Amino acid sequence: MPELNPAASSKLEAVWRRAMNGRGKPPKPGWGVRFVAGVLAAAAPSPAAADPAPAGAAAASAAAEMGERAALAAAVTTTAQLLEAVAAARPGEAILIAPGIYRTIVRFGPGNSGTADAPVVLGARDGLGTVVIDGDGANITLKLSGAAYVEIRDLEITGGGYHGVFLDRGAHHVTIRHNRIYDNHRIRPMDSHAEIKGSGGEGRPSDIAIVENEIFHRSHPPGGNFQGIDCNFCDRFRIEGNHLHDINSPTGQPYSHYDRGACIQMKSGSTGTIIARNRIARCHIGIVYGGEGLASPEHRGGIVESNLIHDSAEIAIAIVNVRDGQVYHNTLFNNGESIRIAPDRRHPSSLNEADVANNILDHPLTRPGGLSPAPRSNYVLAAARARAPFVDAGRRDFRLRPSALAVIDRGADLGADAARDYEGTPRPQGRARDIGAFEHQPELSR
Ligand SMILES: [Ca+2]
Repeated sequence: MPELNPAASSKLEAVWRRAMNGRGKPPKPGWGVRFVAGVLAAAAPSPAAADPAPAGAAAASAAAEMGERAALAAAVTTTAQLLEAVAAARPGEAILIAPGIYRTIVRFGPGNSGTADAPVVLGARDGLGTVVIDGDGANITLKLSGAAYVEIRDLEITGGGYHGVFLDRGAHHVTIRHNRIYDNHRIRPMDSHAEIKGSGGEGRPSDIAIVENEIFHRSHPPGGNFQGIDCNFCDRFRIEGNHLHDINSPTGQPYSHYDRGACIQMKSGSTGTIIARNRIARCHIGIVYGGEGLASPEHRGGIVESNLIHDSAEIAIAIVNVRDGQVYHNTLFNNGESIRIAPDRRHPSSLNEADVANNILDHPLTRPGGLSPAPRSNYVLAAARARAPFVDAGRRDFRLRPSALAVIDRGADLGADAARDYEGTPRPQGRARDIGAFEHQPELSR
């Protein structure tokens, strides 16, 4: 599996840690660092009512370390300071946002980008749940147009009209990490919406990491063109460790069938997407690999692996006009359909070439005859005993019971592909790979 520029990622971590430890650049003249306790307490929003996001323990401990040293970090406490800081951002800067609700749009472009050695980081000083960026009905809340080497972290991003985060004009090496992104669909009529949208018509976004975010709807927009993450003409996106949920209930079909409430859709000639270790719950469609977009094939290369996809109303995974694809080690439970192999009717010559292996499926594949090579080493849950292999299917805990002998050590050897399970455990444990997203560790169950 290709790695997404780990060197750049470690540089991002270094910039952030340096800022959080108070050894960053001093604030610019005029910037306030007046972290008044009473104001902070009043401004901190309550946690979203939805399912818990990934743990923010690291951010919380970082905040605890701040103390008086906060004055040495570039920090903002007002919307005006935030806009000034973003506009003036230079490579190597970390912009720390004090708790509060900021009603504004945020824009990054070539003029306020980072570099491979010195990225720009924008994030909540006190961690996830303390800072809201509210687009207040503007088309896009956070726009990264031609931006590069920028990391956005620990923010609540909401209130936009069409999109929460938008990447275009060749944006590259952008990381969207550990944010909560929801309800950026205020425009009516709502004919296009994605919480995170990539658009490559004027320069393909590439090498974008979307990791450890919670992406969801608290309310559903009307219509039938809305998604969690949607991309046209995008290269090498890594979508990993996110919790996407409750993007569902379409009321129409203005464009493609697959636009309707997809949690992730990567289409229109996109290439090399990695979709791994996400939990995708209660969407209309979990993942659309390919789609009915603007090109053929709609997706080339990439991998969909080790995801948990459950309670999708229509389909867990749709494979639509894909070449050289891989769908490995996903666990699917209580979806309307498991994996649908869908013809792209606009392109009669289109094919679906994807290796579908080592998945736990809740139903047999739909139209498997349209797929090459033939699917292999998948396990279809029997309806009457669908919960049997799992620790607690009722609580959607899909780790394997020691008694799940139909799937433990029954997976095909996939070489170096999908080398870690949902929790990061190396595959295989025991004699061979396990089917599904979790690798059972025999020594832990004794
Ligand atoms: Ca095993």
